[in-house]
Amino acid sequence: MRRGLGRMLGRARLARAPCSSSPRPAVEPRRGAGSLALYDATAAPSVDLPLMASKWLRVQEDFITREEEKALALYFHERLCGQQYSEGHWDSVIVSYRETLMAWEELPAALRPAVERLASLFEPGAQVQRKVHAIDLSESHGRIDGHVDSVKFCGEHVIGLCLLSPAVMRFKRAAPDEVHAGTEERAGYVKVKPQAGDAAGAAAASATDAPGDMAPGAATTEWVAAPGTGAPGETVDVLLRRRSAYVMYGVGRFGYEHAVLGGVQRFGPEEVKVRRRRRISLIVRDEADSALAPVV
Ligand SMILES: O=C(O)CCC(=O)C(=O)O
Repeated sequence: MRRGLGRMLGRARLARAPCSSSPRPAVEPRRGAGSLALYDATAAPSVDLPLMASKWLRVQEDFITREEEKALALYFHERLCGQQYSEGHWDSVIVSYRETLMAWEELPAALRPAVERLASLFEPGAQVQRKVHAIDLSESHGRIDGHVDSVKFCGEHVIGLCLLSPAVMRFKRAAPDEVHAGTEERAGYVKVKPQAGDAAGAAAASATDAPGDMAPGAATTEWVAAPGTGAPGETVDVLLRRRSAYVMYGVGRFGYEHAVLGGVQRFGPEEVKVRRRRRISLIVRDEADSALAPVV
């Protein structure tokens, strides 16, 4: 993410909080009529939703069993229950959360298979970081606002596993100047050299205050969305059910902001009610590409 999650930027506030004995699993929204499937993992790709029509965003439902969910939720509930929910810094993208980062090897042996199975979702050749980042969002007002993950902390993939509550994840196509510098092509933008008089030329001219009738060769280059990647500002909502795993890859990771919404949302054409309760997510990533990491 651009501004980063708390602990990943060393911002976690640790304070003692009382532990209750159970993580209080949420009630699942009823699986509704067919229209919900429009955004499901199993849905046929739609040309109107280019993000879903590719390997850039995949959702796999029932990735873990109920027993695995219960055991993972209980483990992270106990691990996190000594922390208070952090309200987040004023410029933070994450609100009312607690988090922990740990090596897979530190997990109790019985929990490791579920987390290690996430590794099967990486594209071949990925350098998987053998760490799991757990994020616990409070029911009352926990949420993650739109962001693109920092290129300092992860490579081509962001892979998540969803525990305890369904959530609506909102993807918004980032404009070329909003993506991390150096990732424009990975974000699905191609460079064009605008000709005087065409639409891209006019856009480039107004963006740079250059005269509209640019001389050949003097035109500035412009990033435009590659076919099938969606126009800047386009949003796509995805329903993440409990026990589902999702993969953001390539354009889905570099070229779209993602957010985890809080409260009650109306999802899909039938406006199915999705109440975001307390939610724990487990995130795994691959190694950051050092060539992309900004110099600080
Ligand atoms: O909790 C989630 O599933 C999303 C986490 C997230 O936004 C991130 O790791 O960048």
